[in-house]
Amino acid sequence: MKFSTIFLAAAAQVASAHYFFETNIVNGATQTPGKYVRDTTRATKYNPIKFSSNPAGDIRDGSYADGPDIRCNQGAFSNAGRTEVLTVNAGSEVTAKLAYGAKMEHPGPGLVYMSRAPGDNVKAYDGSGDWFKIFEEGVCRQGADFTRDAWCTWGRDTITAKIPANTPNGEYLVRFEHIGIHRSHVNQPEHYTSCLQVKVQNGGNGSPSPTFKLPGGYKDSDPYANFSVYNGYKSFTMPGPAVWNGASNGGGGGEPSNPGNGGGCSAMYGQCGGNGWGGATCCSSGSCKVVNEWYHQCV
Ligand SMILES: [Cu+2]
Repeated sequence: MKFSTIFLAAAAQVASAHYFFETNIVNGATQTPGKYVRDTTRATKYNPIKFSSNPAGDIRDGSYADGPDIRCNQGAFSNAGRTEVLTVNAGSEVTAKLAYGAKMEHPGPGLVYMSRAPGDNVKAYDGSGDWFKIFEEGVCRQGADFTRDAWCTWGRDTITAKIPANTPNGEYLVRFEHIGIHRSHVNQPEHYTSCLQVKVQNGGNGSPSPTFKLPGGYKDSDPYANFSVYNGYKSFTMPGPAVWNGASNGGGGGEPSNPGNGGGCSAMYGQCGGNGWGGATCCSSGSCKVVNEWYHQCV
């Protein structure tokens, strides 16, 4: 029977790989789901968001990467009022975590964006304003399997980003995203996203840029949506704008951030991990090697 074949294929895919960011971690403690991370109203919460140009049978729960659900996932705004606002110091880290003990086992980038709420009232903000990127991670292990563990996020259940020290005080959405690109070769990237509600304090006077809007900032014609992870390593162009360099004037004088693979990662011979390390865990060139428990270095 045709219908049951489709159903079984979908179930098998779920078992192998889908996931969603359900919660966040504060001082090492996993929070109650939905406390600070907006819950969604999706029929199947772990399903990805795809472009409306994809075959209708591949669209999940009526969510589109070129529609408003790409901001914080389906129905998330309807839960904004009952979601608490986490107070965070600029310069500190925020972490989102997957539900069900799932792991990010699709190849593809991890991305974190922020958008300031009008009137600094994030509980009333739908995410329709400007978004800037604070973190991205792509390939961490270039010599590994490019369809799997070459990607920084492979096998992990969290994405962590530092709120830039120069971020102005105020209320923001922090949008965590993993994009599975295992089907980008047929123009079907899978977007997994959720938003954390934060109030930034002890911040600076930066002017976050460049920015983009959602929907609109991701297009099915973008390089990431037409990329093949098969037949070996190749350079990957990150979706979205460059990571904000933390400057107050939109970039002049700062280190230009790399718009492609490696932006936000540590430079050659820089630190890329170790206990107590709060910086990037990926390398813009070379690869991250464990020197000792406290020091991992890009070599
Ligand atoms: Cu999937």
